[in-house]
Amino acid sequence: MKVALITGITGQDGSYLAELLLEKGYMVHGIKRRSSLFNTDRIDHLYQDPHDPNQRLKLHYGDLTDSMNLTRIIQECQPDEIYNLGAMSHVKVSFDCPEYVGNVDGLGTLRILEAVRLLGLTEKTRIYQASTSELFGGLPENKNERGFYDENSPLYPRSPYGVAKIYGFWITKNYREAYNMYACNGLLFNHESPRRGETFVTRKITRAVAKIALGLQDKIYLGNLEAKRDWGHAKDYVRMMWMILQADKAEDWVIATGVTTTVRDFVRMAFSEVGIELEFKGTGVDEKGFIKSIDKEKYEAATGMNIDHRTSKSELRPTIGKEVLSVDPSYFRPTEVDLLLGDPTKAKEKLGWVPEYDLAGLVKDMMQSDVKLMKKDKDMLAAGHEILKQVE
Ligand code: NDP
Ligand code: GDR
Repeated sequence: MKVALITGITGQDGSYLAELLLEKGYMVHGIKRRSSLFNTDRIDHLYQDPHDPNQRLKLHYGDLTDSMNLTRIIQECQPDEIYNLGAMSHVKVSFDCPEYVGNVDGLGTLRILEAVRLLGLTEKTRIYQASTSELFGGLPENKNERGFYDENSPLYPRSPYGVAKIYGFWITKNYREAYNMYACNGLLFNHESPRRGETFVTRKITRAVAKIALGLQDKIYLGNLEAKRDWGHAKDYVRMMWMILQADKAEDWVIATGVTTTVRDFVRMAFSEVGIELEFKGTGVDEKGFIKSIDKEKYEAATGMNIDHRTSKSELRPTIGKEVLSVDPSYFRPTEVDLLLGDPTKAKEKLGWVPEYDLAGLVKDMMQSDVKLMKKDKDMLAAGHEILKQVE
């Protein structure tokens, strides 16, 4: 049985990857952080009783800032594959805790590589490093002649997160060259899902749109609506992580959809899933979004609510002309990555990667999931329970 170790198993990607590897018959070890509350929501459905002799998922307490702990876990597991997905992964937050991000996202990668080397596992263990499109920094002059970022594009990170990840990128490359290790960087562009953290822009939007449609929230505040991202589905991207480690040769790979979309258009698409069309007025910090029209049939099918029979809370229901979006400059970043667009040709041609989701499919998946979740919140409220009011 192949053995894998996943750092960041409690995160979005870690949870999908654990599912995939279990399906493929792996023994999966994961590192989780000790926290004062349970932090395993995303993998609770995979939990296996530690007393079960056939247990194939085992969690270890650990942290990427702790070399001894990482070395001990790797020694215990003797993994064939390590997926280093653990990171403080929020770009905006990285401006608030730059030193911590350098330690976890940068040095954390070194700690994994060095543990494998010191334990004499360089022949046995293959390593996947979660690199990122943030390394390209969105500078127009660094795109290739076709207008995309690819494996040969120059790197120019624009945040403490990006700078920490560039260390992780280069140290992975360096260990591959210096010690002949099978260590690869996946330069993954943004990938989202119903399990995406609530403060990343896509999930923030789909949660808020679901709440607005159900009358649980009035409006959403966002930052830069002009930013463009190449958004794919996390399920497609974790499959790629596995494929990268099965390739004959250790290399670095760009994984992307090849399509870029503004945050504003993502908002439009999310509202449209519940039958609401928006119109935007103003520019920059004065920009606002208003409800232009409501497709009654679509709205009712998506939300299960009848638009004609309003309760006393009807003022919270979507109505034409209502302002549902404002720009809040506090979400702007000191330095922004304006546009990301990746060229996945190498991965498609050499590894045969075929993504299942396009952007429309991704938005649908996220919206359906969040409407379902928010309906539960609505029921809780109706039953007199408290719910979390607002998430940044
Ligand atoms: P998440 O933020 O959802 O998950 C991050 C994981 O890292 C969580 O399990 C978190 O634990 C864990 N973690 C955080 N700090 C530490 C630490 N000090 N020690 C050990 N573990 C830690 O990220 P994603 O799943 O979205 O991303 C996975 C990886 O891929 C990250 O490295 C990210 O930077 C990178 N990436 C992501 C992209 C995306 O669009 N999603 C694109 C390109 C790269 P806890 O649950 O306790 O917080
Ligand atoms: P990003 O993702 O920074 O690309 O990093 P995020 O969803 O946070 O931002 C995408 C773009 O949307 C703009 N934006 C907002 N962002 C947030 N979070 N909240 C807002 O209210 C908001 N309004 C506008 C941002 O300015 C930005 O331009 C993600 C992470 O998963 C990284 O770990 C990963 O490496 C990269 O994707 C690829």
